[in-house]
Amino acid sequence: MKHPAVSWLILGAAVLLVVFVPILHKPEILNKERSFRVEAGDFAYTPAVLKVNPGDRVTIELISTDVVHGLYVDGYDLSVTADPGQPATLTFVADQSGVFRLRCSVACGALHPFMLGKLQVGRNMLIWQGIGMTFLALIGTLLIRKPFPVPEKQTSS
Ligand SMILES: [Cu+2]
Repeated sequence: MKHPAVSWLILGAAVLLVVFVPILHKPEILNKERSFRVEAGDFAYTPAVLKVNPGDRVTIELISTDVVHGLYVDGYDLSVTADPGQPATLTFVADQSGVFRLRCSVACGALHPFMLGKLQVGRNMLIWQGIGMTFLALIGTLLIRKPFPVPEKQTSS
């Protein structure tokens, strides 16, 4: 590098990239249809974790493999109940970002309170932004602590 300002410029550009790229990639634009086949049985959901993007139209087909089970989505306040052999569907637009617990809404047996799942709406961009910013802060600190060597001789004209 010829001049410290150049490295600061690069650092600044990198900061902008870390901050804005996830915004540009905001998944709302995609608005996909997402379908999940969730099997409920033996006090568990399979799959137990559903990942969607904000704005997705989500359809959950709940299939009970033993007794009557329900599926309640925390935060969205939605639920569906499935009798064994009679799949039930729940469709909604994932308009709230975050992680929401799925819980069984039907007292199905001894381990009923432990029948849980998770709905994750949104990519975990915050984690990546956090990592990116930490990394950049580290580089910034190094730049401050070890300034680029100043030319010994000033060019005189
Ligand atoms: Cu249950």
